[in-house]
Amino acid sequence: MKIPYTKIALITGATSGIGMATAKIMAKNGYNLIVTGRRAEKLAALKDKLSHKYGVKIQTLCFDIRDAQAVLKAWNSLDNDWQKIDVLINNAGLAKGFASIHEGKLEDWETMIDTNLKGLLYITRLVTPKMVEQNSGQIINVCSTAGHDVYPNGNVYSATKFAVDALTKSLRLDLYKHHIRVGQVSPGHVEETEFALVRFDGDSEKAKIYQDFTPLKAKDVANAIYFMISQPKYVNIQHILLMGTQQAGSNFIDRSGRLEM
Ligand code: NDP
Ligand code: 8X3
Repeated sequence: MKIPYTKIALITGATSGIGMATAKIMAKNGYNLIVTGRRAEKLAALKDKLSHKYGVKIQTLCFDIRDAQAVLKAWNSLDNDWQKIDVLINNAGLAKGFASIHEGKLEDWETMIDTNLKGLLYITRLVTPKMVEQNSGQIINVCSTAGHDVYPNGNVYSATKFAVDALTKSLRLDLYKHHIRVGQVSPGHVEETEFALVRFDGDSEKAKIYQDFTPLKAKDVANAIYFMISQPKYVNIQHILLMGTQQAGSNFIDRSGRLEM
């Protein structure tokens, strides 16, 4: 599909939560989008909604980011014009399990490492050569407070997010000479996402972790991401660390009740 020139953003993990909220704000601001995830029906609904509401062009790519061949196949399915990405938002990610290191499941650890770390690398490796060729572009990684501080039972999830932090810093060093902007957002707890439900394997009782305090909402993180993107080209915001007012770190949450809005 030939597209009239306007900026293109590729957002991984746009079927829910932070990725979906970011897709909405980007479309509202005129970006054509490539949205990815494993749930085709959610991608199709998002495409339908945003293209009608904002008149932007949207491509959906349905693949499992843990599968390097599937990522490559999806990338190769894009026309050359669509591969000229202006903004890559590495958002797809998850926590699986909440167990002490001596009780953790290998399968959960592998899922987190393969998604949060290797998946991010697979897509970044495909997108960055064209950015280097164009001598422009921007990459935003979705890290976490867990990428800067650890908490009991957070072990492997934290390790993957510490790795994301290291990669953000490394990408910056590798790419600044090519005028590619690199940064990350590190949110604390965020509701209106599927994060807790996924972490606790769909157990909706265990996933009720936001009842006694008010965390961030997905759109708060999307706003921070858009703030980074909407700066003049000579400005690189490398990191935004954000939490709800009642959270002061991974291990410090005022659970005395939700704040009235
Ligand atoms: P959600 O579960 O709502 O969204 C996660 C997204 O990642 C979904 O779109 C999901 O799509 C996608 N995804 C997960 N696994 C895969 C996979 N194997 N292949 C392709 N896509 C995948 O959670 P959030 O919005 O909260 O999470 C987004 C990011 O924010 C993650 O990196 C998370 O670690 C981070 N984060 C979340 C916080 C929170 O408290 N919610 C706080 C700090 C950081 P699908 O299922 O369709 O494949
Ligand atoms: C998600 C926030 O504290 O559950 O990255 O790890 S936390």
